Amino acid sequence: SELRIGVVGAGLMGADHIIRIQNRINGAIVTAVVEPDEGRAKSAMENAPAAKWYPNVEAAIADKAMDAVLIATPGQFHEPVLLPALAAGLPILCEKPLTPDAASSLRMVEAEVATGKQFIQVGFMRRFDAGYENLRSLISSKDQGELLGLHCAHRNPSVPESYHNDMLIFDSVVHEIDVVRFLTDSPIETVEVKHMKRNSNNHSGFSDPILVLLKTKSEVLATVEMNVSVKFGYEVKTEAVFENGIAEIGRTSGMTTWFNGQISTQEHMSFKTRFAAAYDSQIQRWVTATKQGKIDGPSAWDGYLAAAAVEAGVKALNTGTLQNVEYAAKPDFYK
Ligand code: ISE
Repeated sequence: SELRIGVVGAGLMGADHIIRIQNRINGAIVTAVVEPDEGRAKSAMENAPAAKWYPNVEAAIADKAMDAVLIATPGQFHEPVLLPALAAGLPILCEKPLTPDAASSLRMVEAEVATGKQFIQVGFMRRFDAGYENLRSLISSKDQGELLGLHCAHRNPSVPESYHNDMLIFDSVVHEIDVVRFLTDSPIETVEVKHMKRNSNNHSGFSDPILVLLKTKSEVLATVEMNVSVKFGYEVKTEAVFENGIAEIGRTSGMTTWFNGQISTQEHMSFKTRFAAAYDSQIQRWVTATKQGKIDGPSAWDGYLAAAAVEAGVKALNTGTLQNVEYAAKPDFYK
């Protein structure tokens, strides 16, 4: 039978997930769209004829409208949806970040542990990207010797007016914070943030680009150029420096043309296309695992570990000083 999914948030990401579930995911159907803005909900529902609109998640839960929840609102709005969904015993795929800071993420971990079952998977979809999977295999194979460092470039053409300074870390760099631990299998120990010369393209709410330095317990240093105003397109590249060689993933695979004295290769403009296959793989594996009563990807504990490093990163951004990452003890519940 089809897994009945309620999508919470019908913005850019939620609308994209509705199309994905309806058109490309086997074994699932959207039966609820939870969104306070009825107009935005109804336009996203054009792709989901079986879906009913609800202004809040409590109404959808009371209506028993779904078997699982996909939370696609911005991170600062996740907690008030996670708690009622957990209380209702619903499996949850929560878009990153789990929540924007350590304390609130730890509250979600404690709420899940109290239920006695793992319900939460966090939407760190880069773990499902073929490039990162291949790079992780190369690192663990040690074919080029030990990994010494990573150079990450995370470039957005622009961000909405609602995007503010701390989101550079808790909404964007959070991807590198999780994927560096995924690649190295080592927690992030320190975070430092430097400002590059300010890009005059950006709106007044923040200053970018920034250079973030993440150091793992295993002494790997990752630099992250976080850039959200660079106009040309959307680019996420990672260069790995080993003892005996270099590897790079993420350079665009778009078509290259030679024409009229020019050579050009098409670039992505959005994470929706750059990581389309990773999103599809993540959601398909989540649906399949959910139907077996399991999760198949990063847990709430992974979400907390990222949030603890994010919190240090936000402090580093706002103070200009190197921050140590403090972690709570891992509950036995998360083997
Ligand atoms: C956005 O929320 C995402 O998750 C994208 O993957 C990231 O590139 C972007 O910077 C974030 O704002």
